[in-house]
Amino acid sequence: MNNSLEARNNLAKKIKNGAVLIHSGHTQTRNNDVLHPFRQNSNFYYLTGWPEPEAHAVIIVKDSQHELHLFVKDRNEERETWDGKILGQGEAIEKYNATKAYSTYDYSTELQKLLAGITDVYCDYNDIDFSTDAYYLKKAVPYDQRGGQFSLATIYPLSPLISELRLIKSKREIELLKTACDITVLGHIEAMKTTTPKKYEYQVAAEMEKVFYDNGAERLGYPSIVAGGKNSCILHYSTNREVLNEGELLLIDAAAEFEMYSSDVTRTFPIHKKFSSAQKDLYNEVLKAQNLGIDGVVEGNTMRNVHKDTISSLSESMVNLGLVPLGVDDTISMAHFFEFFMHGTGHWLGLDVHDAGSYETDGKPRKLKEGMVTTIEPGIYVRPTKPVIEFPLIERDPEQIRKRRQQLGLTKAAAIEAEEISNAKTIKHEIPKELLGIGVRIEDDILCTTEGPSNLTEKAPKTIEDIEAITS
Ligand SMILES: [Mn+2]
Repeated sequence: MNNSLEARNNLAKKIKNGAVLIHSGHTQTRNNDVLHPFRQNSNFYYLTGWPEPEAHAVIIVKDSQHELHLFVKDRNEERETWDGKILGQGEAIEKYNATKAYSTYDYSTELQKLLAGITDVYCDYNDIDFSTDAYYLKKAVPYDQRGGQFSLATIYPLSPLISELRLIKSKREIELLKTACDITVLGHIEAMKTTTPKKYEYQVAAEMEKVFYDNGAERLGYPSIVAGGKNSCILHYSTNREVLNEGELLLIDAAAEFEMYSSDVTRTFPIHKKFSSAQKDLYNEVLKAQNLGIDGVVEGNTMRNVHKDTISSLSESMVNLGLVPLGVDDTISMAHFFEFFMHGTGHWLGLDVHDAGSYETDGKPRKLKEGMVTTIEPGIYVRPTKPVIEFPLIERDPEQIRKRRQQLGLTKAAAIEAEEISNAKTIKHEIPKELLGIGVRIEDDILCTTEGPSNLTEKAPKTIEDIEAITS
């Protein structure tokens, strides 16, 4: 069964009765008459499989059975001469299992007919086309108003439903993710093989991305981060314009997208031959935390726990490396680790590199289950611009910070946090010189199974020994 049909079956089981309105992405202008390459909206793709822009879908669900009404661009020989093939209503029915297909221009008129008598309507409030829907739904009230103009419909948010579905990957989705991961691994190995001093970051990106495309990737999962030396300390570095220097490390966070599913891999390796002893020390600490994190991807555990364990492990490492002034407990409770590890340990992975799905359910951390896929990506970044750091001596309980942010909103809470920190006493600490400018992140994609964690990207070398076997 194809993915979208299975997804609609699952959605219909949840909704039982009602209508789902969902819209495709739109083409975006890059400059003048040049468009950005189009990529379908992930939720729309998930439920319909339809690859083209300017489309709408109405999924009618009755007693958990569903009908797909697809509104798509009309075929047009003149247009197709310029822009390529348009699939049209014929293919919508034949290849995409639409019950009925219409011209995209008929959406608003047909929508009213399709919704007649339906009381539960599911919409994505964030979608730009929701305003069109809202125009027709504004007379939807969940009680008997006056006369025939008003429907008895109630409007529900669609995204939580789809997010829950997308969180658990089907067999077919896992196959696609595995292919994306395999291709990504090949690209990373190519980068390790071809990186030499004096090359530019973009040249390494080109060698790697060629392997992605050669192996069937349609596009990148996200812009490649190819960060030499100190650039590795910039988390979303992606200009990739600088030259690689002998003796420094290269951090590459890059992945292929295959049939809309993205991998997400980071490797850090020496630009020439071998790690220095300082680089090796720092690298092995991150690797230790990463292996620990991977081991934590088991049913019943939570990503909150995995993150906590990662922080403990990295904090101990920071103490041992001389990066922080106090012991492990204080490094954690005063969040001194945050100076060097300032992001999460992982995120869901699927159609989107930061995939759909909440990390909490009913206010509690979500338990990992078979079929969930997450990244595990600890790092330590020692910024070259901060050879001496003044660490504030103040307890920072993440639970309290989280609660306060929820109560006061981020802006207000952040201002109070900044105030508290600036009022606190500080301790001055000198960072070991040999570590300045080193940034290491190691990232793999982990499928949670009943038998434990399954590392989909384990073939990308990551022990010092395995990496140096390629780079030397
Ligand atoms: Mn990631």
